[in-house]
Amino acid sequence: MCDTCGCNVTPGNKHLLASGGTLETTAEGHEAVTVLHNLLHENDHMAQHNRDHFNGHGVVAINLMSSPGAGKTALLEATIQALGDEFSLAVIEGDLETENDAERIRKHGVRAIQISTGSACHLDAHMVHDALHGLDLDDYDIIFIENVGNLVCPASFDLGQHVNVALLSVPEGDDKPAKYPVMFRTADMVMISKADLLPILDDFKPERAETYLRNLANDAPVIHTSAKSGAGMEDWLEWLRTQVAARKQEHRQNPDAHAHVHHDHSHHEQGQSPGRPITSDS
Ligand SMILES: Nc1nc2c(ncn2[C@@H]2O[C@H](COP(=O)(O)OP(=O)(O)OP(=O)(O)O)[C@@H](O)[C@H]2O)c(=O)[nH]1
Ligand SMILES: [Mg+2]
Repeated sequence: MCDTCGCNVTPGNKHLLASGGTLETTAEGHEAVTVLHNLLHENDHMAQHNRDHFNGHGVVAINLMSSPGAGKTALLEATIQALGDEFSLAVIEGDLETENDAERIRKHGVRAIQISTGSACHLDAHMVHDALHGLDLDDYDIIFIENVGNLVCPASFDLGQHVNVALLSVPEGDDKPAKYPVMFRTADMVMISKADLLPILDDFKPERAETYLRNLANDAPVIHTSAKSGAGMEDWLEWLRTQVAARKQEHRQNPDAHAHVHHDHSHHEQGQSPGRPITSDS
């Protein structure tokens, strides 16, 4: 996680600086955040709150992370098409600017909430919490969270998700798990995306990428997919089915799990929370 660029301070959490954090200006004139433990502690607290809500509705929350352009939105589009009516899903989209990805999802008839992070290079739990105001979790089986394209910072912020999926696209090179260990260590599933390009970019060796991953002591499954050709999509869907079934079973066994959540508000489709103009939905 970067601790000098100020990326820890997001539109969702900057109010916390007023209660303990400070910003200082360096000799170069950059603002450096000097007290961040408060923010991270608050982030973890809010992430657990989000997770309690997901659990309370038996919904699985999946955090998609990758470098910019690795194919997260294309994967979601292909997933929506392949799943058909099997599951009901919604997408929370994180981007610095634009509603482009949310609009791509909405074209498929799926609800998408865009979070514009401004200068922040990652989503945090406060932003996701705000986005949850736009979703009635009773309506969904899966909530996908497409994180900001970035192989560094998103890995350090718990959002309340159940699982992390890290995409590694073939054009990026097979050494990324070695170079970005925090991201790949935190992955519950690694997807080698744009697999249709393997015959062309043949210096990408999937087995080498997997060796780097195993060197991080991560035994997560690795699947190869192409959103373009559809190759490998069935492996991905099968993994999704397993995640949904596990969450539903947990919910059946523990239906009152969310009774412990203290509500100062409800999470259903009520539009924006006041003073937080960071989300929008269809
Ligand atoms: N060949 C090939 N191209 C793909 C595939 N998936 C996505 N792309 C292309 O890769 C580019 C980026 O795809 P996106 O889905 O926008 O990637 P992203 O990870 O959502 O990008 P950001 O949200 O900007 O980080 C687009 O031009 C896609 O058409 C694939 O499976 N094969
Ligand atoms: Mg995208």
